[in-house]
This record gives sequence, structure tokens and C-alpha cells, in this order.
Amino acid sequence: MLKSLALWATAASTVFAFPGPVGQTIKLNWDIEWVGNKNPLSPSPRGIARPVIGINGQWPVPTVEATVGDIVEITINNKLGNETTGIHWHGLHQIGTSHMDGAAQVTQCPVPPGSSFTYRFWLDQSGTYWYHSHVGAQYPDGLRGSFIVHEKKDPYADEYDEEYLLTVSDWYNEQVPELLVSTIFNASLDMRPPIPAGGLINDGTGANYNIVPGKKYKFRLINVSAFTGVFLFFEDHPFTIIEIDGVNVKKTDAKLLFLTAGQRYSVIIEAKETVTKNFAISAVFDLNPNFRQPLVPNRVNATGALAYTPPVGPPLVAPHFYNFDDLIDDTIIKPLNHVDLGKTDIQYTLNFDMGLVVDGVPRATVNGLPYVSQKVPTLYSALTTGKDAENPAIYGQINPFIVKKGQTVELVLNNKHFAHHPFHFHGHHFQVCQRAAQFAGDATEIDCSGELMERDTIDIEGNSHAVIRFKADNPGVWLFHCHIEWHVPLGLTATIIEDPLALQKGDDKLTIPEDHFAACKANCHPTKGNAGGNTVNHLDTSNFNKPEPFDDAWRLDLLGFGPHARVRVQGNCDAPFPFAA
Ligand SMILES: *[C@@H]1O[C@H](CO)[C@@H](O)[C@H](O)[C@H]1NC(C)=O
Ligand SMILES: *[C@@H]1O[C@H](CO)[C@@H](O)[C@H](O)[C@H]1NC(C)=O
Ligand SMILES: *[C@@H]1O[C@H](CO)[C@@H](O)[C@H](O)[C@H]1NC(C)=O
Ligand SMILES: *[C@@H]1O[C@H](CO)[C@@H](O)[C@H](O)[C@H]1NC(C)=O
Ligand SMILES: [Cu+2]
Repeated sequence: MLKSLALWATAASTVFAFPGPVGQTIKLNWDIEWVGNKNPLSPSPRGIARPVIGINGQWPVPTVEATVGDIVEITINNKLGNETTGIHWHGLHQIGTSHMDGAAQVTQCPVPPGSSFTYRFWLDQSGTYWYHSHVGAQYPDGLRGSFIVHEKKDPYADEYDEEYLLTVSDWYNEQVPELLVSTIFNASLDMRPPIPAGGLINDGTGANYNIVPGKKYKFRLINVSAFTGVFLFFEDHPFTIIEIDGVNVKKTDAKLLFLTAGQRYSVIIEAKETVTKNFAISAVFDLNPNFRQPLVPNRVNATGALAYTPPVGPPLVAPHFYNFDDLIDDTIIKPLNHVDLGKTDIQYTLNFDMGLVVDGVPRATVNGLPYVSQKVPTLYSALTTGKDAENPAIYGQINPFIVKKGQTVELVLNNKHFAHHPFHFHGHHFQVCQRAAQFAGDATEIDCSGELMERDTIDIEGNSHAVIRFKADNPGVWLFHCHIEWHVPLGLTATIIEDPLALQKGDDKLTIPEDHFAACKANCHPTKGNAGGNTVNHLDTSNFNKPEPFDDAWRLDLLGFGPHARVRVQGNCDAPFPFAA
């Protein structure tokens, strides 16, 4: 690979070379802490004040803005006191920096209270992204925000006058541990996620956007929900899609979007020339396992306004109805620059399901097995097991799939469950060869020809399938998981291990910074050897983590506190559980 001369030296004098031009370095220092009682649903009577996780004393948390080529250096200081944390930069490729991806027990240890941890990475691609805690199911407690990477030269710069950001999110009155216990631990086999108390636009209610007649506006739309997909539309204002998940696309007209977990869109809206009223921005939160066959009414909605200037009066009562026929099928949206990935070098089939009884408890599974996080973060196993790193058996029950650099990889995703599930891939965009309608069953004939939609999160319909492909051009350890946050702890996750030997030496060698190891040490986590920390016999599975019964220890695990997460009194790795806070 051609590397530029731009080098980046760290304090430890490790030198990384980025495969492209390097801009400025953006340095941020974030205290992650509980901040007061907030009621973002106010004045709606559905909300109550509750503690939330904020940054530097603030909630909502800040939006990160940068430009393609910039290096971002964010130090987080865990001041929560009672929970571990860690941040994933959703959709950012992390080229050459898999260890900065932020997924706990995958590319790092969870950061324990009292510890700091620095993320440093280079931004290779423009677009609309977000960041969120990737420890347990922590982010619905507030630790999620927007991350915008501006273009150096926006291909659509002439198409709009102003740019706006709009986030939608579901909101819960209860804290995550409580939700997990009452909803998942006591779940029947259908494992229905907890129902949110309400919906937010821009972390509140009643967001107003100033609109001047005749002007054109780019809206970046981000869904930071934990559970619900959102039907989103602008009253009487059709729009043009120009970006999905950071991929610039050919202009595509639409009237109604369904934004699933983790997805983003940029759209252009043209203001009307003459108006006599304002117009609503309407988000209808979908509470159904299958939105095409609703079982319950979607009674959670949020509303914003296209507030015309000069003022033309308050928005009318928001229209929360929509015409289902207006819904755009995102697979028709084509990237501005399609790259043909050629013939498939390796194909894996992932059959996923939920509600199966595995070892006596209900779980979510990939090829029959729930993901179980291990003692050694998967990336650290890949780095420290020599040639054995290519053997999936050393990684434990993380649903590992090994690929090699340069391969065109095809994933056949068969959804055996009746509900739709939005799957997100870390470290890559993928192309979508096909996505079938609900009840289409497993993939049989596969066709990856022609221009293909490209994104990093795809909604897969119930009892149906999708086929995706990507170029293995980014050695690292990358999760592939359902983004309904409540399904993650149940195990609806696979791990793509991309060229582990390349990570050990040569151009793609990763060097783990000391503060990353320190987070493990404070947690009493081993950092070498197979999944169970065996550095001699990598095939010894006796110390691997296995699926746990749904008990309190497992619940604590979800937050990084349980027997496997091993958060203990600092420096005393033999202390019994429960740990002393
Ligand atoms: C941690 O502390 C916060 C703030 O006091 C509290 O609201 C929250 O419930 C605690 N979390 C756990 C897991 O104990
Ligand atoms: C779980 O359900 C049982 C039986 O209905 C009930 O007694 C218990 O309080 C529930 N536990 C939680 C955490 O909701
Ligand atoms: C938001 O994300 C959640 C999961 O993170 C997903 O279940 C939901 O469908 C998404 N909604 C939107 C509006 O993107
Ligand atoms: C929300 O929107 C749905 C779907 O159109 C509608 O049926 C419901 O009445 C709305 N609820 C509220 C509280 O506005
Ligand atoms: Cu993610």
C-alpha cells in the first residue's frame, strides 16, 4: 500500500503512517460522569428526571466536528465511580487503528472508574457518524453523541445553502441495569425489548429549524435510539438523499425514511417560495418487532418544526400519520462511486436467531451460539498467539470468522427470527448485493452484479436474508452485530478477525499504547494468550468464558462489573465479588 510521508509520533515514540494526507490534530479531554437529574421529555408528562451519563458536566453530550484527514485525539477520564466505560466511533473505519475502535473486550478492556484512556485515530472519510459507549448496554443512559466529518470538497456543495443536524432517539425513564433486569432477565422467550417512555429530537422536544423561503438545506439525520426504528418525514417537503452512513450517493428523491438503529442519512430539503404556515418534522418511533405487521400502535412520537422566517406562526399540530407506500427501500440508493469488488474469495454464512434456549436460558445466536465475551480482548489474543491467531478455536465463543488481507469477503445473513434486525459492521462499509422482503427465507441464489448500495448498517427483514460483501483491506478485529442495544448482551454478535498475522508484524503491525494495557491491569484482565489467557497452550479452552445463567453475576458482567469483567478494588485482583466500590 502506498503510504504518504505524513507520520504521527506518539509519546511512546511509536510511529504510525497513515495512508493519506494528514490535516490538523483535534485534541479533546472528556470527563465521563454522572450529571444531575435530566428530563429531556419535559414538558411531556411521560418523562421524569433521572441521572444521565454526560461529558465534562454536560448533557446532551458534545458533537465532534472534524475534516477529512484530521487526527482526532480524545482522552476519556472515567469519573462515573460505579461503572466501567469505553467509546466506539460508529462508522469510522479506524484504518490501521483497530485498537481505537472502542468495543469492550474486543479491541480494549473496559475503562474502570478512576482510569483514563486515549483514543487516537485518523479520519479517512467524510460523512455523518456518531459515538457511543460500547460497554455493556450503557449508551441509552446518555453516553452517545454526533460525530461529523466535513468534506474537503463536497460534491454536493452547490446544492444547499445551510447545513443542519437532527438526531432522533428513544428515551427511557429507567436506567439501563434496571431495564436489563426487569426486561431481559425476566423475559419470556419472545424477549421483547423495554418500551421507551418517549421519543426525542435533538435530545429534547420541540426542535425548531429556521427556514428561509427559497433556500436549500442539508439535514444530517442520525438515529441514536437504543431500540426503536424511526419513520421520519418533513411535512409536505419531499427531500433528496445525498449520503447514507458516510457514503456519498447519487441523488435519490424520497418522502419517508425508516431509520434503523445506527443508520444515518444526509438529505436536502428545498424551502417553499411562499408559505403561510410552518411545517412539522415528524418522527414516529416504531415499537414493533416487525414494522410491516404492527402488533402495537406506534404511540411514541417526536416533533420538530421547519420554522419559516419571517415568522408565520407556530407549527400546526404535528401530523404523525404517514403513507406507508412512501417508504423508500434504501437498496435502490447507489453510491456516487461504485467499486466492483470482483469475484468472491471467501464466503461465510451467518444464520442468526433469537429466543432459542441455549444451556437452559434464552439467548440470541449466530449459527446456534450466543456471543460470549472473553477474558482477553480478542484483538490482544490476535496479537499474542503467533500463527495460532489464524485458528478460530483460540478465541472462545465470540463467533469468530477469519479473513485474510486482500480477500473479497461475502457474508450470507439469514435471519431465522420473525423480527427485523439492523446489523452494523465495525471498520468497514459493505456493499449490499441483495436484501429480500420479509418471509423470503434463506438466501439461495446470490447475485452481486451491478451497482450496489453501500453503508455500514443494514436492516434485515424478519425470516429473510441479506447478502453483503466487503474488501478485507483493514486488518483488525471488527464486530458484526445487531444494533438493537438490548440484543447485544443476549449474544447477537459475530467477530470478523481480519488478517491477524498482519497485525503482528510488518506494515500493518499494531502497537498497543501503555494506557490501554493500564486499563486492563486496573481491571485485573489478562492481555495475552488465548481467550482464557493461556499463553502456552492456545488450544486449552478450559479457562474460556461460557454462556452464563441469567443471574446477578451475569447482570454485573453486562456493566463490566461481574466475574468476567473483573472490576475490583484497584490492585487487588484476588478480592472476592461483589467488588467494593
Ligand atoms: C451509579 O451512580 C449513579 C449516580 O449516583 C446512579 O444513578 C446509578 O444508578 C449507579 N449505577 C449503578 C450501576 O449502580
Ligand atoms: C421477575 O418476575 C418474578 C415473577 O413474576 C417477580 O417476582 C420478580 O420481582 C421479577 N424480577 C424483576 C427484576 O423484575
Ligand atoms: C436507532 O437505533 C436503534 C438501535 O441502536 C435501532 O433499533 C433503531 O431502529 C434506530 N432508529 C433509528 C431512527 O435509526
Ligand atoms: C404517533 O403516531 C402514530 C402513527 O401515526 C399515531 O397512531 C399515534 O396516535 C401518534 N401518537 C401520538 C402520541 O401522537
Ligand atoms: Cu456500533
